[in-house]
Amino acid sequence: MRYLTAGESHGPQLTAIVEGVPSGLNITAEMINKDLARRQKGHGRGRRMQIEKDQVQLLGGVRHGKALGSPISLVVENNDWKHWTKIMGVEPISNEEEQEVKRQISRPRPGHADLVGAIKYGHRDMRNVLERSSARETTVRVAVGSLAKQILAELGIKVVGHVLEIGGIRAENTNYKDIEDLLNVTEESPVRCYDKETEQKMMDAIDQAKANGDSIGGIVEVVVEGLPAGIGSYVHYDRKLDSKIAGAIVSINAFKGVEFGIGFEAARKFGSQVHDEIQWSEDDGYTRRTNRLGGFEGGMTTGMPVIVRGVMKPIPTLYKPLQSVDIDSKEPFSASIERSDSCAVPAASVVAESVVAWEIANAIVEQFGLDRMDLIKENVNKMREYSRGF
Ligand code: EPS
Repeated sequence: MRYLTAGESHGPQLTAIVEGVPSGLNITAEMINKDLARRQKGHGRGRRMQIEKDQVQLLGGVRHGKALGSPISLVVENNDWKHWTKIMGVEPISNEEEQEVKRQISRPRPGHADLVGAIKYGHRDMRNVLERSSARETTVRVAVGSLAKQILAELGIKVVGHVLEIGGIRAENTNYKDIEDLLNVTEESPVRCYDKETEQKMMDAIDQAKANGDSIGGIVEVVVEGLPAGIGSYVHYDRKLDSKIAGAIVSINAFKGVEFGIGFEAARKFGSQVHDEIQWSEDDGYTRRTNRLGGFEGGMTTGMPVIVRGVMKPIPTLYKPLQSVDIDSKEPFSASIERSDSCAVPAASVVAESVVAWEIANAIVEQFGLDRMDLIKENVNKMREYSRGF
């Protein structure tokens, strides 16, 4: 499967074309809208989220609630577009109109794509960069991820993203009973955190950052359960599924790092404290006594839950001024910005869930690539049976 997205943050709409979705997959706008709403929530979001109420339109590739196997077209309109029709208009404009509406942005924010993007594409107005580098684009990635989650759900595989840490405050209790429990509890949390005790401290930290004109980041975790062993491959570098997931996480706006299982902690331990001992039983086949490697060996799923974490830096749009340079006058200035999220880590945990779901669903469709959900299901079940008795 593959997909492309298009659209600017304050343009008319965001669009995705998804190719290769197996026929027979159950798809409804309602199911996608639920995920879009999950991404819009979270303590620390700014005023833009009060303007938007993201709803998908399915404009191709779906008939009577089922995927046809043809490309699927997904559209989410920007409500804010109506305030930006002149500034973000598509048609050419006259010189007089240009003076009226253009309001060139010549002051790059440190940490955003503004300056480097402008140099790369030759834009003197950095709005041409920031409109596309905006995290608004993650809206349609969540819509696409919703399709991927549906493929996985039909194969008995569940994916949940949640928040582990915000502004240095880490969830102490992450002992969820099962993935359903994790989903149910975090779904009710304003910061998508499993630990009720920590939740309030995280919200206080967000409020404090906001009061200081600052922003804060954090760590999100994605858990995937129900996977068969052997998805991905060890035979070639570009078929390792963990590397694809790592790339997908870092592709999310503001993400700077990834770890699986105990992650960077492995550097401080002996091999005997890191590797997961193998066991076998009639009912469960091969399992691991622990899951320190986070569900991957040799770029392939082990059948244990996939545990992947990503770190999000604080959003670079700050009320608190940072030093930068105006590209027209070359004079130093202190940036000052009107509107931003002070923390988007809870929303980013939904985006992380979506991109991980996409990579895993894509690997499964590639591996059992039969174009049809019913045959893929049959083959995944065969693979499960086979590895149990191996
Ligand atoms: C963003 C800036 C803000 C965020 C936006 C990402 O938008 P605006 O410039 O309109 O105030 O709200 O996020 C979204 C719109 C979204 O849907 O997540 C940025 O600069 O990246």
